[in-house]
Amino acid sequence: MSQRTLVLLKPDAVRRGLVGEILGRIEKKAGWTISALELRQLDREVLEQHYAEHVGKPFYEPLVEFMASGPAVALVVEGERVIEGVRALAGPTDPIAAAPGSIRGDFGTIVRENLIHASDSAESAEREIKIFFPGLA
Ligand code: RTP
Ligand code: MG
Repeated sequence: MSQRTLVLLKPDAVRRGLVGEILGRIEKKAGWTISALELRQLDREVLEQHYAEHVGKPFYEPLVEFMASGPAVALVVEGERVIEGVRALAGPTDPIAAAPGSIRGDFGTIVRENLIHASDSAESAEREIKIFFPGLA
């Protein structure tokens, strides 16, 4: 089933020069298409909407601060089972628990600075795409 998902390459990925590497892994998957892409500085307002489910958790404030610490890359990816698929490429939230071969497993060590966000369901994807690309149909 063709789906779409919202992906963020977090500020650590941009700072460390890993954008090309990570985009390449996504781009090479059969039948997936990048349909929107933008480098941008995320502000608090956008991050509060995006991370609404985490408000009040101990990691929320440091997470927002980190996500606003430099430019990020926001993109929409479309294709077959892309929601589950990008999360599989990313690996689990904690990079130390993520297998080598996954993005977080290959490049991450810190839970917060885990390089990539990807929508976790079709509902989240539609909600998040509206936040980052309100002009997209
Ligand atoms: P994401 O939403 O970024 O794709 O990551 P996720 O689903 O794997 O993780 P989630 O539980 O939604 O948490 C969102 C982001 O918050 C940071 N985090 N820090 N204990 C901690 O310090 C902690 N826990 C989560 C990570 O950046 C995580 O991706
Ligand atoms: Mg999440």
